Formats: sequence, structure tokens, C-alpha cells
Amino acid sequence: YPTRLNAATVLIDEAVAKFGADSPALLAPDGTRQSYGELLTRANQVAQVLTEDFGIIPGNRVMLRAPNNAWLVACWLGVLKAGAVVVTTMPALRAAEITKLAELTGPSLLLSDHRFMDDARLAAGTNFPVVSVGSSDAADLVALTATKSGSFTNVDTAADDVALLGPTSGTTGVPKITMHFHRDILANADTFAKHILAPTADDVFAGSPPLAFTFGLGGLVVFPLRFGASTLLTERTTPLELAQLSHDAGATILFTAPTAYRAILKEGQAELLRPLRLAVSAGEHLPAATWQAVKDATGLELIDGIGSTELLHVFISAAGDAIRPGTTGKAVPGYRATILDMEGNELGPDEVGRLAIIGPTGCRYLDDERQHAYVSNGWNVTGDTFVMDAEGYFTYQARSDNMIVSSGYNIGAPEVEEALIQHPDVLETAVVARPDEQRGSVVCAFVVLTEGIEGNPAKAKELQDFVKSVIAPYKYPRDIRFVEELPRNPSGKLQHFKLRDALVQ
Ligand code: 3SK
Repeated sequence: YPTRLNAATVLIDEAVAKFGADSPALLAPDGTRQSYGELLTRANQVAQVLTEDFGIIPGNRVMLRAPNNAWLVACWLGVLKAGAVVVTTMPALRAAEITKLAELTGPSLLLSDHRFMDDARLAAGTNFPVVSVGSSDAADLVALTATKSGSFTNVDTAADDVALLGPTSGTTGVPKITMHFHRDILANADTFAKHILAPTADDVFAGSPPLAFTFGLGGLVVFPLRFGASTLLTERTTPLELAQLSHDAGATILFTAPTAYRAILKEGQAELLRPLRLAVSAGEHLPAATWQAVKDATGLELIDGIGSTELLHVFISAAGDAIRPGTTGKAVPGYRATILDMEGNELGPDEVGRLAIIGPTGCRYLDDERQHAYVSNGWNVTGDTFVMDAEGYFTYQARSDNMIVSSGYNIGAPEVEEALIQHPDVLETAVVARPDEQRGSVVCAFVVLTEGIEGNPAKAKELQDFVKSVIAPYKYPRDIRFVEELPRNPSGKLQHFKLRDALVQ
């Protein structure tokens, strides 16, 4: 990439010139469309509001909170155009979680979907302004952009200027903030998307992951715009709704997790997937049985992939004849992958160890000691345990840490423990992953109640509701088990592995 690069210039200004202002860019479930030209105008108007009305200057951080929709894309591009840094947040986060992210990232402004304003205002306090998006209020971003001309000269950023701060759950309960440059934003489009998906301007992308998760940002914004394709943006949908909407919109490339493919098959709606050109499965392990079930029901050969927020998107995958069901695939062109032992030595074929990656994207945590654990001798050590065969195919074994991957969401066990322990009836708790056919894993909480409190289904439901009120609802423990005591080692340290073992016996 050139040394001066603004990713928004490539993704929208140059895309308009290359693919035409009238080509469809964003599709909505109600059938409305926004062309590349319209998206450019709106992104420019957002950039004008940011710089002219809120004094945003290059390097300032702007936090975004919204479900997947056209305004979120315009805001994302508008922030980059202004030379500022996008801070993404999962729409489901509660005030306390947003406050934590704000403490870590120091935003100058928060643009929040009008439906999420209560939590947004609570989190911002008097520290930074919050602007609502999508209401009919005169102070809403929609009204503010309507006063702007829609012409904007993008800030001349360096390829190595930070463009995106993407939070990811830490295993200790403290989120880690990954930093990505302008060149990183394009890199996964020019590696994974280009070599594995080979999209064209005729493709229509669709999928479930939130744009706040880099899996969704790549698959539903960056890749389509980089190749002049269009993208269907759906706010929260069930897997079946997603399949139906994608079908109705003429989607050709679907991005979702194995759980969603299994759910669509279970509902007997496999025919909705048949018109797809490609179906991508990532976010959690894809078992060979799921791959085969989708193939049998639809004829589609799922493209498995593993990525990470630290490396932005997928770095191991395979498509077409190169697919080997049960394996994730090979290193994507542009990336190198290996297996390391605990000392950092490279292991040979068929030896189980830690998956490590080198490529055009890489982990840079914002001001975080955990950088040393993730990057070792130039290798990004992902936290997944894999084995590589002699032909360079990688097969998933397990998570190396205590992160729970459920339906494609990464959930830090300590975060759930911290939420549960705030309930007055909970004496102590330990949270682990319980293997689950549908979701890959589910969050399972072992709970010791305070004396005199009875553990029964009503109490379990009460605790689940409580967790949902404290942290993002998708993190709640679907399985709660009441126990007399938790296993501890002689020095009193909780032995999570014993609980995990108990679940699989
Ligand atoms: O494999 C994942 O979980 C992932 C994470 C971030 C971005 C993309 C992917 C597929």
C-alpha cells in the first residue's frame, strides 16, 4: 500500500469512480437500496458534522453504537474520512460495559442509535457528548447531516495511522483494545476475500455478525465495498429470518457461524440457502458433521475459516477443491501459520500446539501488557490449540484459554463470574464452557448459594435474568448448576479444569 492511505477513500470515493455512483451498495430488509453515490454523500455529510459541529480532529476517537444498518456504515466511513478513529462497541453492551470501554479508549464523541441512548448517556456522563442516530429529533445525526452539502475532502492519513479500535473480551474480564491501521482495513479484503471468495460486483453479501465484531465488519462492509458488490444489512435476526431475508435479497455470499447453519437445517429450511454462491462459516469451530449436513441438504460446501479480532479477519481457510471437511484449511495467501510449543518452538506435522500466525495484519493492543503474551518472536499466538498435517492443513483442537466461544460470540468466563457474584444470593461461582451440539459451547455456571437459599429452576432463572441486566444478554449462563462447594487447589485457587472435566464425563 502507498505510505499515505485513507481506507475510506479506497472503499467509497474510489469505489464510486470505479463501479459507478448508481451501483447498489447497501440493501435493507424492506427492499430499500442505497447506491454507492448515496453512501458517499451520506458519509461525507457525517464527516462534515463531525468536523464542523463537534470539532473532531484527526486522531480523535469516535465511539459507534448501532445494529447493522446503513447509518452505521455511513458513520464508520465518515469517521475515517475525518481522519479520526472508530471505536466499535457491540450493540448489546450495557452502560457499565460501555463505561469501561470509554475509560480504555477515551472517545471524544459517541454516535449512538437512538434506541440505545439511555445506556449511552449513562456511560458518557459529562465526559463526552452523545449524538443520537435515527430519530426525528432536531439534534439527531439525521437532521444534522441534512444541513450539510455532502462534499468533503478526506483527511490525508498515513497507511500506518490508527483507523479502528476494536475491543475484544479478555480472559481476565478486562477487555483488550486491538488497534488497526488504515492499511489493515484493506489487507483482509486483499488476502482472504480476494483469494478465497473472489467476489465480483455482482455479488450480494449477507450475514449475521455485528459490524462491531471484525468478522462482520469485513464480511458485510469492507469486502463488498472493496469489490463493488452490495451488502444486505439486517438488524438482529434469528438464523431462519437471516436465511429468508438473504434469499429474498438475492444474496450470493453468506457469513455466519456453524450454529446458524445447523439451526436453518433443523428448521427444514435448507432450500433457502441453495441459491448462494458461497457460504462462509467462522466464529467458532465447524465440525465435519455440520459441513456434511449442509452439503447433503443444499449442495453447498461451507467455507470454514478462523480469524481473530487481533488479526482483524480470517487467516486460515480453504475454498472449492481445496476444502478438507473437518479441517479449517490452510494459511490464506499472504499469511504464514505454524504450531508452537509452550516454549515458542515450531512443532512438526501432526504435533498438537498453539496456533501462531504472521501476516499483513497483526496484534497491537492499546497500552496493554497482554501484548507480550499474544505476540512472541513476531508470531501472533492466537489462543487456539491446533494441529497441522504434512500438507499444511490445520485442524482445531480447543481454546487454549478460558474464553467461551458460543454461537460465534467470544465470552470471557471471568466477566460472567463477576456479574453473577454481584447477586446477593451467590456466594461463589465458577464459569466454564460446556460442549453443545447446536452452539459449539454454552456458558455453564457452577454456583454456590448463600446459606439458607434454595437452588431450584426459579432461582436459576432469576440469576440468568440478573446476569442479562448487568452485562450483554448474550453472555448469560444458559446452564446453571448449584453445588455445595467449588474445587480448589491447596493454595485456594479455583480449578476450572475439574468442572470442565465433570461436564464431559
Ligand atoms: O474466527 C473468528 O472468530 C474471527 C474473529 C474475528 C474476525 C473474523 C473471524 C472469523
